[in-house]
Amino acid sequence: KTIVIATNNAGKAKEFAALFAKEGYRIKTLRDYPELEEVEETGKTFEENARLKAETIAQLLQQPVLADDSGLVVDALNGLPGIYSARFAGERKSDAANNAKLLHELTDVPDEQRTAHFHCTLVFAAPQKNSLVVEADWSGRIGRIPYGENGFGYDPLFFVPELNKTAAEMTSEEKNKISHRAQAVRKLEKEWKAWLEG
Ligand code: ITT
Ligand code: NA
Repeated sequence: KTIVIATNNAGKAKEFAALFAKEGYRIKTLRDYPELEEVEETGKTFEENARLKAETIAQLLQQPVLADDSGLVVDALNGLPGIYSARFAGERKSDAANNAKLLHELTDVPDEQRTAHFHCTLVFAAPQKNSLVVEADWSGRIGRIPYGENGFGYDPLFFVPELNKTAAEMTSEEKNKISHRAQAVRKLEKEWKAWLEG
């Protein structure tokens, strides 16, 4: 059993592989389809971008495809980086560059105003079907120094008070129990059988 996920992000791919392995599925990603051109994320919302990725690739492959559009929503920055999370410091910049820009933008913001959440929208698309959409959030605070080596993206700056550590200090098992992506996958699993068969 295989699920195709329209992502080029290795950090996401690793998490999906673990999350779906529990359900007995292997995953394929866009790395397995080097002939496909990159889908431009021209949407204005997470859902629009997730739809663009899932529906474009499902049409091209003529099979069901899942896509994830996600990002970090920082209250003191009026929701930025949001849908621009992957390209906050510029196109094709590193996670380190994005994290440095985030810290810089928040330099003068006091601790109690550094609230944020990760958001994840998942779209499951299939030829001749209306897409299935689920979403979830994960609340935390933006730190002042990166901590931890695990995860990807903004994880070293995303402090989770309940566990008293950053997402990058969590094991993948810990993060995959509570993250925005894990919560969204759980919602998807409740709905996808009926959707695929309907
Ligand atoms: P694909 O579109 O190919 O899936 P992408 O990285 O471009 O990969 P997005 O457009 O959805 O994906 O941007 C998501 C960005 O949000 C990602 O690059 C990270 O910077 C951030 N992000 C999302 N989930 C995260 C997580 O669990 N931990 C840390 N950062 C995360
Ligand atoms: Na992207």
